[in-house]
Amino acid sequence: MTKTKEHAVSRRTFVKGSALAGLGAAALGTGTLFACSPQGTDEVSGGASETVDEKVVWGHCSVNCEGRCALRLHVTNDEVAWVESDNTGDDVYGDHQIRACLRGRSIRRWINHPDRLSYPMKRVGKRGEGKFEQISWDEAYDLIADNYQRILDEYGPEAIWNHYASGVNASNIGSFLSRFINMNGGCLGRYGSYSSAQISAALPYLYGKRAANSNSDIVNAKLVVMFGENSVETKAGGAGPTYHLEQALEQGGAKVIVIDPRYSDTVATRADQWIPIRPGTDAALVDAVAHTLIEEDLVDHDFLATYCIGYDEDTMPESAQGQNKSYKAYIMGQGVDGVEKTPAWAEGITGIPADTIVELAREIGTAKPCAIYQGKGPQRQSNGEQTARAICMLPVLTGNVGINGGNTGSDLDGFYFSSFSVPSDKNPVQTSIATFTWTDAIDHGTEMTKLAHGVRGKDKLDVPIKMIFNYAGNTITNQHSDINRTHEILQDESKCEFIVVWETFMTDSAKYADVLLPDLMPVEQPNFVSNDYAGNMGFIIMGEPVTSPKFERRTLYADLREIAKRMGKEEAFTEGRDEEAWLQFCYEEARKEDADLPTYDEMKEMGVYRRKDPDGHQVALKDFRDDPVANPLKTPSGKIEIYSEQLAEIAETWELAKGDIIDPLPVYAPGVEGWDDPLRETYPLQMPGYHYKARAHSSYGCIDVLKQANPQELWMNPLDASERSIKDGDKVQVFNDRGTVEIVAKVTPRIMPGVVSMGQGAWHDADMSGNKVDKGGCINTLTSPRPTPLAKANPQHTNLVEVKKA
Ligand SMILES: Nc1nc2c(c(=O)[nH]1)N[C@H]1C(S)=C(S)[C@@H](COP(=O)(O)OP(=O)(O)OC[C@H]3O[C@@H](n4cnc5c(=O)[nH]c(N)nc54)[C@H](O)[C@@H]3O)O[C@H]1N2
Ligand SMILES: Nc1nc2c(c(=O)[nH]1)N[C@H]1C(S)=C(S)[C@@H](COP(=O)(O)OP(=O)(O)OC[C@H]3O[C@@H](n4cnc5c(=O)[nH]c(N)nc54)[C@H](O)[C@@H]3O)O[C@H]1N2
Ligand SMILES: [Mo]
Repeated sequence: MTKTKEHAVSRRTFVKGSALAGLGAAALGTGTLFACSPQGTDEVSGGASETVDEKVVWGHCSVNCEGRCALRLHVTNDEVAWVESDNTGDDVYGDHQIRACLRGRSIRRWINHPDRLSYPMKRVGKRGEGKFEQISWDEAYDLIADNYQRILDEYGPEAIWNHYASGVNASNIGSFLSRFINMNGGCLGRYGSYSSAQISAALPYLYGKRAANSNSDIVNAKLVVMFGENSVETKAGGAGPTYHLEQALEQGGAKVIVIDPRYSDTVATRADQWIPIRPGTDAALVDAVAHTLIEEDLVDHDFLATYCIGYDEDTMPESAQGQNKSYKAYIMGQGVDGVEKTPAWAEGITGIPADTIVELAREIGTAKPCAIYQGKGPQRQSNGEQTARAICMLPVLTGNVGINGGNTGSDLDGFYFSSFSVPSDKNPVQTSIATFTWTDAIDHGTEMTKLAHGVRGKDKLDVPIKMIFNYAGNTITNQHSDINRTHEILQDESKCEFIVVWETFMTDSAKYADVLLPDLMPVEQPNFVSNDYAGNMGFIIMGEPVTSPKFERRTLYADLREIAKRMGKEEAFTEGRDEEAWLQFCYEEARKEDADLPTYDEMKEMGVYRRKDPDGHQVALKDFRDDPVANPLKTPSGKIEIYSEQLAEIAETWELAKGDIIDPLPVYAPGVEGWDDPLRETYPLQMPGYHYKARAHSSYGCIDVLKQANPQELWMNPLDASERSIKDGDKVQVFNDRGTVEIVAKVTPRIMPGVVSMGQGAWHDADMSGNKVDKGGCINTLTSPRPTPLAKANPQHTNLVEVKKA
């Protein structure tokens, strides 16, 4: 892999040979001096010809965009000189290159960024102030070991929190942290994610699990209907769903309809029709489509009778018979609410003309097969679980479940063939809380109960969270709802007593660390994508450290080893292995299960290994569809439960806050802070966010070229703008009771009236001891911290705001 190339003398070589060399490698190592070199040459004029070593090293972009793309990093004299992406494979569909998008391709700017953290530090100002002092590694490790042991002794392991963090999601380096924590008695568990907790919580009641056809199977569809699915922007990497969608549409020719409040990039590039919808009202649209399907006899009666319970009175479970509680009764106006879910009814809620709804229903009812997908946008709403289940009703009603070219209505999935990870052992602590509720567990943990707050494993929490380990995540503030609220909670150091953060930048979350450790990026250590998917092709990427460690940056593993040593557990933690040995060990374990995998050495040489789905395409619930008796679902009845007795019981027994709705049927639930909330008199505009191509969440958020190409803006319809005398490009303030964001307005018909939106993940930038006005455009200054009813998860797309000229 190492090749030698003739070069003009590089500036690096020049500097090395000059008096400056005395500064040592660490001081020179940032590479920012050389950051603009396209080919790694950075010639000094008149330079003599000299031989330099250029290596090409495999690596990958590890952030959580669901892309996981391969990179080939060209390294000269221990500096990344330039970066290209995958150039292997036949580049035919199914064996195609895992090419990176502009984010991955700008990784050199990220690695070499002048603001990168380089030294261990301890906080000297208040939390959130960003004042830190450099300390020695020994002092950092001592501080962590002492505080960790003290908190364990005083409060027990349930007071420890391993924070949700997805910054190195593609590599499972973070498993070392779980291993370390589990070895020390474990921590308060967490369930659900920020990504798709509502879908994950809701779909098992309907289908026994969450499952979808691989999106490559769209090649077999006649019609594709996508609710808030924006994969063109959110899964842009070369092997990702965008590419599969593109190929499937090109080869299959299906019509595509996208339902989204925004004219997203997916609408712009892939859709035949855009149906703008009021945020949080998808279930009402589904209801009215169902009404037309029933009225015009476009439902699949055989499918409903054979595979489902709860559609009509004939298949109602005993406990609910004879009470007009069936789905059909609900839709046709004989249900408990007595409202007929006509297209005219839905027009008033969704903002979609009744005629368009009828047309949509006819198309869905007659296209065979029809693939219906949801993105994760609609479920990230205050009524998200009901919406997630409701969308699935359209494939259920039309019998499009379990067949090629159809889908369950769930979000995009793909083919996985193998998985390997560092053994982290089991968390000995049985108690867990929903991921999103961690601030409550700090603030008033002992008030949190099973029935009111979703505590699992115990009726109530015995101790609040007292210590946070946060490895590669920005969900302490930037990515979690209501930053100003979290700030207040974390200010009180008697509540959460100690916070350790591993970062590469001084992010907003990092400012809350008590000890802040400068990490090496995955490409700077033995790295791998252990298993990833895209449509019907899975892949593994195996990489090597691109350069030696710069400044005082170290790996997570090296840090944990030192902390374990101080706690008398080094040997138990390492089992005598270093990072590379662990990687090899894990890979060999996976090979025992899958003999077709290349050897470890071959894998390192190849960099990328692909495998096509031997079944062609994954078809969710195919076994059940083929033989429902032999292959029942994991629901109590073994069938698709349109009416769920389990949810009926939860609705009866859980203590729900006012406005929270859990229903045995997938009914439309307005949600709190939705379009019809009385709060709209004060804050009239709905503000969902979206995942933006400029960044993966907040990752890459500091890269100048990406920021210039994709500015942070507030999308606003011309009607709303003119009412407020706002012009395109004006600086505006977006505000509600939770905070104020200053941002530039983009006045555009790409967003429907009554709705404004900004990309999530911009870097929060406010004077937290002053007016707290966020000049960075971070949507979480404004988002709601109120958990959704069933999953107790993030409703981060449900927010009411007002906008005025700044
Ligand atoms: N570039 C980039 N890619 C990413 C990420 C990133 O940050 N940047 N993040 C990755 C991660 S971790 C995840 S979980 C996924 C997230 O993927 P998604 O959750 O699917 O992405 P979102 O952009 O939040 O939502 C998708 C679309 O839903 C729309 N939407 C919002 N509310 C509603 C609604 O009520 N109804 C309907 N019909 N549409 C609605 C939004 O306008 C948006 O266009 O993306 C992944 N990919
Ligand atoms: N309002 C709103 N909020 C949201 C969402 C939304 O749609 N709307 N989406 C939610 C979703 S789906 C998700 S998944 C979360 C994601 O939230 P996070 O998991 O916090 O994702 P990032 O913002 O990418 O933060 C990753 C952090 O890891 C750091 N990092 C990157 N590489 C390394 C490394 O090698 N080592 C270390 N130590 N650190 C590294 C980055 O600097 C960054 O600060 O956000 C959620 N927040
Ligand atoms: Mo996510």
